[in-house]
Amino acid sequence: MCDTCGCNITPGNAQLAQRRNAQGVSAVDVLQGLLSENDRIAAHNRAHFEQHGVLAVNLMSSPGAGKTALLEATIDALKSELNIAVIEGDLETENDAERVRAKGVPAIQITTGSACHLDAHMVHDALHKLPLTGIDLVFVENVGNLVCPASFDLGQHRNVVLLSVTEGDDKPAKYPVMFRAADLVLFTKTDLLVAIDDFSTERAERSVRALANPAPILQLSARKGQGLDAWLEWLRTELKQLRVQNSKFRAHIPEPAPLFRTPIPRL
Ligand SMILES: Nc1nc2c(ncn2[C@@H]2O[C@H](COP(=O)(O)OP(=O)(O)OP(=O)(O)O)[C@@H](O)[C@H]2O)c(=O)[nH]1
Ligand SMILES: [Mg+2]
Ligand SMILES: [Zn+2]
Ligand SMILES: [Zn+2]
Ligand SMILES: [Zn+2]
Repeated sequence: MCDTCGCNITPGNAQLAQRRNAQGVSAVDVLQGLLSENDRIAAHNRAHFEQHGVLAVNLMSSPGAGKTALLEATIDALKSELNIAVIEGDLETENDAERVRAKGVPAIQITTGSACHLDAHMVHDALHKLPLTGIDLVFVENVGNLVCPASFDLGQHRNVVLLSVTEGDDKPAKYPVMFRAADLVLFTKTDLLVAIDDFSTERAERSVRALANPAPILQLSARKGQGLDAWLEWLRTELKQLRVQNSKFRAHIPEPAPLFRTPIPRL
């Protein structure tokens, strides 16, 4: 739970959030200001990525669903074909960035402290530390959390949401905002399906479709390499489409103007 996405507003405290101070500002105004400032910075991030022809992919899931393991397997598979960089988000530790660097690709770790999600400002700081020239794909591994990360545009082109088979096939129904935001859903750790007899991929898929999300759903095991080909093909297709679109709409995409912060109402 955090102060910045509205996840701490409940029916019990909503009146407090709407109460205005002497300057006429309420907690809801502050939240809206933060989120619209976030969207402005996200658009700036997207312009950075597009200026360099980079596809940016935001990986979201609950803690431990296999985001970093998928990145490791993806880097192994694509290293000789595409240049990859990674922005890692965690509350604490550089562990995931170190795992990625061990695969020979640049990784910037954002340690969020108490924040349970990444926001566009953190990603902006990180992307300016990356050598974007010559990069094809930037993965952003979000903080493991099925709630708040879905509310923050980071400037990515695509959201990929992982659901591991150990979590239960009812999770899309329980976390609808996250699974509605997915452009691709991955059922991960499928090598464990033999032991987890109550995860039904059909039920999990129905649960995504019940949210009216038509996104493709792939099943894979980063550990065993099963199902990786379809994921790699999805990435190649998305990158190709981004580059075709860029060349169609803008012959030359300029570097975005420097970012200035706009004032946000205060309580
Ligand atoms: N059996 C199996 N285990 C996996 C697979 N992918 C990941 N794991 C294991 O699941 C655990 C968590 O994997 P990570 O890749 O660290 O998960 P994560 O989503 O990056 O975790 P956080 O960054 O902490 O949210 C590790 O013990 C992995 O070895 C898989 O395909 N099969
Ligand atoms: Mg990780
Ligand atoms: Zn939140
Ligand atoms: Zn949060
Ligand atoms: Zn910038």
